[in-house]
Amino acid sequence: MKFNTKTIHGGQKDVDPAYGSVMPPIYQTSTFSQTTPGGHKGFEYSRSGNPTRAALEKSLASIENGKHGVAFASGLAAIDAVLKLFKPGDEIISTNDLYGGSYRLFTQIFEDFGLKFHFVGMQDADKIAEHINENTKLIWVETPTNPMMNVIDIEAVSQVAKKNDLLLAVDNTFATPYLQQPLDLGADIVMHSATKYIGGHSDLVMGSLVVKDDELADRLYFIQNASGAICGPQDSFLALRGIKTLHIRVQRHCENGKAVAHFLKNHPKVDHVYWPGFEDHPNHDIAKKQMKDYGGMVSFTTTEDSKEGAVKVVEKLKVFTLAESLGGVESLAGHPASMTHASIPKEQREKIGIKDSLIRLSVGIEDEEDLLADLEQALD
Ligand code: P1T
Repeated sequence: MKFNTKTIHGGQKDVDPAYGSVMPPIYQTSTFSQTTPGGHKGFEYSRSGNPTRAALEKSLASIENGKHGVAFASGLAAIDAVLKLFKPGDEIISTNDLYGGSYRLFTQIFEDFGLKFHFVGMQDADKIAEHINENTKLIWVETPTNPMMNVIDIEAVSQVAKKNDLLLAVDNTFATPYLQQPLDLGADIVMHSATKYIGGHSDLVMGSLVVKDDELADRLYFIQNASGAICGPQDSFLALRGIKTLHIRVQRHCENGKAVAHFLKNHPKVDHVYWPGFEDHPNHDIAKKQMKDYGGMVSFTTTEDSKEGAVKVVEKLKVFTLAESLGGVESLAGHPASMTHASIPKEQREKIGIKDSLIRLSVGIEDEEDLLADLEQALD
């Protein structure tokens, strides 16, 4: 099956053996009856497993070219489950520019439990090796990065991981499996904030992991059940519905993202535009190699170069909504320094380029003309 067909049919055969409904039923139940202890029809308690969630997990595995999908209550719950694979003293090498909540989870929760994190600019994969020692267990990659839109060569990092017997996990939230399939490029785990493009309609919070390896999957299912941060059947259904249009939504996100990026680049009040589709983006060649297109996320700074200036712009926008999150059909604008990345200390933020004047756009699938006109009036 090719990708577009998989978004609709992948893992969805016989989702309703009772009546043949085309969409899986929403099994809104906490538990399942047993004829004798252990005598059930495949499901016993909805934390351990639920048929609607199972249908979603099969779909997720299919669209990421993996074997096993594991769905969680949020993207951060999915990352939390990955980190629970490790023990105190283990070390993790992470992308230095990443979602502020991931950074907060690493440094303010898991460091207290004895994990050690190294934050590294991975645009040059050779930089990773300097941080590897006998305690290193995982390389955590986010690409494109949130919010600076750096792109990391997954295949090159996977060679470093394989050479040193390390796991490689890739946060594929910004790219989506339509644009980039990390498992095919050598990653062991692909993670999503399914809240974003996977769900696609800003109506749920969810996370997912997909792996190929059976043993790794067993451990992640164990953690999912033992820690309990699962997603409910209603949300599983919504995510499944979202996935069915992922390919066409992302195509339009990419078209509008490209139009917005070029408009901003040519605007006299805009200083710098961060979008990997530009030929002069420092990682353009990697993006061209590993992504089908360049996505709908665009960050920029204005020539005024101040927090006040950036705040004024996001407040003036009318079609773009000022809000956290991304990847929904509607366009959103955010101010990373005071919103999504406020949990990263200012000094650390500035080291990776997140200035107080940076604005991040999640370009939706509205009419291009309306989006450009909105940006024009706000910048004016
Ligand atoms: O919000 P949640 O579903 O828990 O996902 C966390 C997460 C993980 N990884 C990436 C790359 C993300 O962007 C996010 C969430 N990001 C936002 C809410 C945001 O506005 O950037």
